[in-house]
Parts: sequence; C-alpha cells; structure tokens
Amino acid sequence: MAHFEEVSKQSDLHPKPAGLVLQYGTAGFRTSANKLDHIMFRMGLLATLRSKKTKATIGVMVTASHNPEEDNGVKLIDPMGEMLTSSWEDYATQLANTEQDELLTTLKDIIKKEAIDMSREANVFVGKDTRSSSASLSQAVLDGVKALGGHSNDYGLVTTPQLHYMVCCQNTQGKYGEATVEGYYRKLSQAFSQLAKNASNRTDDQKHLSVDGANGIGAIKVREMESHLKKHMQLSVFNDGSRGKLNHQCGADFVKVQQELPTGIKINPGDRCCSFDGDADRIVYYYTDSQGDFHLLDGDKIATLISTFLKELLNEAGLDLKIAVVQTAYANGSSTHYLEKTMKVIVKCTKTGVKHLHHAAQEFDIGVYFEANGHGTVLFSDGAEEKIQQLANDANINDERKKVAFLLQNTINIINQTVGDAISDMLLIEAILAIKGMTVQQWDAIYSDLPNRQLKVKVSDRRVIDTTDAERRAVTPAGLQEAIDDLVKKYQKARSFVRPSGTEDVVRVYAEADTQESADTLAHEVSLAVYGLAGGVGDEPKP
Ligand code: G16
Repeated sequence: MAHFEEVSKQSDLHPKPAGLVLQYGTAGFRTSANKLDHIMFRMGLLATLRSKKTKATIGVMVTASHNPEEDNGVKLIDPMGEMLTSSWEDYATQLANTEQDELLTTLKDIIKKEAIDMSREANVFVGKDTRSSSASLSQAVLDGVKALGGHSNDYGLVTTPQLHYMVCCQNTQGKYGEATVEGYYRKLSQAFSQLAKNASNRTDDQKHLSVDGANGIGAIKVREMESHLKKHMQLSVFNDGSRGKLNHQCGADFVKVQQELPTGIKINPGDRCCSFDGDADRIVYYYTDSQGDFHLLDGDKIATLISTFLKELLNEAGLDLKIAVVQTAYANGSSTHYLEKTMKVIVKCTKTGVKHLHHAAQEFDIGVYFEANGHGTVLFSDGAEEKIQQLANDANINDERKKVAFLLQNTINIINQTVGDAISDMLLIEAILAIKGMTVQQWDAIYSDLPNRQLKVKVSDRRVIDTTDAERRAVTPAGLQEAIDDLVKKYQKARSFVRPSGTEDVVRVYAEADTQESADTLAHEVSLAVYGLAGGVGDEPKP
C-alpha cells in the first residue's frame, strides 16, 4: 500500500542509529535529545495506529519534563486524555527498537495483532515544550503521522496537561471543554472566579503568589493566562525563560529534592510561592520563615489540603460519596498517617508514575492522587458528578446546600481531570486557601513532615534492581533488601526504599526518619549499599 512506501521513504530521513535500544519508561521515552529523532517519527506512526484503532484523537507531547535541557522525550496521550494504555507500551518499545530494515515488518505485525482497519481516518494532536530540540523532534512526529496518512493538529508550544486536556475535549465532542488553549484558560479562570467569590475580602498581599516557572513552558502559559485572573490573583513570575536554563537550579523537581529555594526568586519571609516543572505538570508550594528556614508543601500536603476541602464540602452537602487518596512509596509517612488516622480517608499506594495513580483513583467516587513530587489531580466518577449536578438543580434544598453544590461544581470545573496540571492545581489551591481564609503557614501546620532525603546513585545497569510491593521492597539484587532492612532498624520512625528511575539513568534512594540527620545518614548508607550491591559506577556516594 502507498502508505507503507511512504513510511519506508520517510523513515530513511529519520534513521535509527543501529544497535540503539531505548526502554519505554515512567512517562514514555526519555534520553539525550540527539538520540530521539527516529523515536519521534516512529511515535508519530504509533499514534496514528492508535488513533485508527480507538477511532479517536491521540496526543503526542514532545517534552522531557523535569530533565535537563539537553534531554528530550515523548509522552503519548490516549483518547480521554490519560497516558497511553500500558498494553500499547510494548508496541512503542518494539517500534522504537526495531532496526531500520525491519520497521515495516514490525509495523505490520502491530496492525495485524490489533486488527487495525487501515482505511480509517486518524487524528493526532501534537505539542512541544520550550527545549531547543523540541521543534525538530515534533516535526519528526508530524512526519510520522503524515507518512501513515493521518491528520495532525500542531498546537506548538503548550504545557503537557494542556495537550491532555485538548485531546479529551476533542474526543468528548466539546463536552469537557473547547479544544483550544484559549478555551482551557476560559474554563479554568471562570471556575476560579466563581470559587473566589466565596472568599472573604482579601488584601492584595493575600492575593499575591510568586511562581517559579522553571524557565519553561509553564512560565509562558501562566503569563498568557494572567489577564483572565486579574481581579482575584496577583502573580510574580520568576525563572520565566528570559535568562536562565530550563530546570537548572529551579523548578518543582529541584525544589522538592534539594528542599531549598530555586535560584532567581526574590521573596520575603512568609510569602506564598510555588514552582512548576519543565512541562508544567507538577507543582510544589513553599515559603521561608522569619529565621530564613525553608518550608516545603509538596504533593502530599497538596493532596491533604484538597481532600480535606472536598470532604468538608461533601459533609455539608450531605452527599455520601467515597473519597480516597492515592500516593506512592515517596509519600511522607506523616501524610499517610494523618490521612488515615485523622481524616479517616482511604489511602492507596501504587508504583511511581501517574498512569498507575490515575487508574487507582478511578476506582472511587472521588480519587485524589498526588505523587510527593507534586504530580497529581482529582478524578470524579460520572456518578459523583451526576449526584453533584442533581443537588445543584434540586429546587427543594436550602441556600447553604445550594452554595456547597455550586462550590463542588466549580471545583470540578477548575480541575484538569486528565492528568496532573500545575496551573489547574495552582488555581485550585489558591481558591481553597482563599475560601478557607487560610495562610500557607496554617496549611503547612496541618501535620509535620518526617525529615527525609532523596539521593541518586549511578550504576552500570539500573535494571538489576527489581522491586515489589508498590516499589517499597527490592527483590534483586540479592542481599540489597536485607541490607536496607538492617540499616533502617538503626533509626527511629525510619523507612527507606530504592528503585530504578524511569526517566533518568539513575537509581533513586529515599529515606525518612525522626531527625534530618538520621534521614541524611540513612539515605547515604543505603546509597552505599546500592553502589556496592547493584554495580555502582564512578565515585562512591559521599555523605
Ligand atoms: C514523570 C512521571 C512521574 C514520575 C517522574 C519521576 O514525571 O510522570 O509520575 O514521578 O517522572 O519518575 P522516575 O522516578 O521514574 O524518574 P515528569 O514530570 O518528569 O514527566
């Protein structure tokens, strides 16, 4: 068929370096940008097949999110705006790694296995972040779509969650919203204005928020949105890409892992601040106190704030809906304890990667999911949305319940339910703080984090580490888990685990304990165990 000839011809312009093998990771493929041209072309092909198979629009986002500027990557978006279904990740890996002369055979195998009707139309939405490599790499995606006869819509520079949102809007025929960036701004800002009306009068200081844009796409987009928010919010955007390097000493990942202020931000003690990551799908909050000490409010604190707010609204509304919080092994022990014991909500733990959390959250009427790194959102089941809608339309309820139903409706509208979204999460958090008349310090005081530390260890092949129990225990290499168990026993309230990263070529180490000193020492000792037992390379980890 003509398409296959075209694929063959075009793929010669996007050749795979012989022997290069890449794995589909936590959120798609991610590595140095110069190794990705063929991957992008082939993901354009795969997205076209997926579109034909699902009879829906599929998204392809060119981004390496929190990774350094030199890296790039690709995230594939399924019809309802969620991450690509795991059963297709294998096809992505096969297509990525098949040698040049085998590409058509692999492609035809997938078509056969999935019984794809190639005469169907295909539609692919493409977006990119601000990396210098993103322009040519997203062109490679577009080339792949075109080679297989698919239609594409190139949205250019967008945040990852904006693209997820637009895919969902398109596939719900506009029910979820308008599939444009402007439509996204309108929907979220209208909901924000409605929620903000329920806040008592706030001073300009109270409306002020400092945003660290990680020198990435989030800074551009939050600036674009600013005019929609004027009356209710005052933003100061730092690290807006005009000077610094993407994610370099700034952004949500830096702030969370280093537990310190990003570079380039000018704030006073007590000021409320937040950081986005490189593609604006993560957010963390923080402030400094009068002693200059840094206080982080990460994904766990965000999940607690949001679920407390929702639980209170459900009680006031008299709605019996099951609410749960989904976390990963990185969740601070204090947060899990608070959620289970004080708030009495169901808490679930999944493997790292929003795709896992998203699916777990779908099992409840309302599923609040957040990774500690600030990646998360809230999912409302169709049934829950219907009940809220019915309540809002009920002519027999009193004004108080009507107001609560209205708050719940606008909360649903402000949330990007397709994926974690720094801008949407920021607006929701700002609205909750305003409605509750709460300062960032009061929010922080809901519970105290256990001191913790995250480290990275370089090993020759991180796949030697295999884990179980939602990544909380290492199965291989032999002896590693026993070593971790022995080390953990030495400290109070201690916990530690290791896992291979799916976005960087490192093993991640997490430790928490009753004091910062203990958490730091434990993390270092576990790093040494990883280095010794899992084939560490380079210098031994230093304390
Ligand atoms: C991606 C995923 C997140 C994950 C993070 C780190 O985030 O979407 O779910 O927590 O990678 O993953 P890992 O520890 O496996 O490297 P992002 O924001 O970088 O796309």
